[in-house]
Amino acid sequence: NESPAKKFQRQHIDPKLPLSSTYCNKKMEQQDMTQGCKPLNTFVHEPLKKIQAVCFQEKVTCKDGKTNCYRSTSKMHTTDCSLLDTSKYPDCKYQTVQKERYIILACEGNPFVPVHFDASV
Ligand code: DGP
Ligand code: DGP
Ligand code: DGP
Repeated sequence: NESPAKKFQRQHIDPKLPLSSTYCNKKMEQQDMTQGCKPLNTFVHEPLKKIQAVCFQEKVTCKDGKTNCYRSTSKMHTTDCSLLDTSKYPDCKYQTVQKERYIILACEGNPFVPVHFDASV
């Protein structure tokens, strides 16, 4: 069974920068997020270690009020994948938008690692 840490890696980490506007259509499928057409998902294009290090950066409150969220101290390369209104299930179609943003992650466990993507700012 997939651990929360591995699930986070599958859903949110891709060290390579996208080269095309159809990135999200392909990547959301490859990473197994199109069973229900996940409506919004962010990929972070940075090395695993750099993303894991965010758990030891600036502590912030999560959107759900929990206190285990952390904001990166540097901007990171990200891609927002948002489901298009015109997408017809099960054929999930996404808009691909690259951004450089600070990321906010929820971290848990020992080792203390990312388990949830909360937001980017
Ligand atoms: P908006 O882009 O304004 O619809 O805001 C969407 C919210 O969802 C925003 O607070 C950021 C958050 N968000 C972005 N990417 C992800 C993700 O991959 N997972 C989750 N759970 N929330 C995300
Ligand atoms: P999920 O991806 O929903 O299966 O959750 C994975 C882990 O992330 C689980 O331990 C619960 C945690 N998690 C999920 N959503 C949130 C959230 O909005 N805030 C916080 N702090 N943790 C969350
Ligand atoms: P994350 O994006 O890291 O919060 O993990 C996604 C988890 O939340 C996973 O268990 C699936 C579920 N999920 C699917 N779609 C959405 C969504 O649009 N928003 C949120 N917050 N969670 C979603």
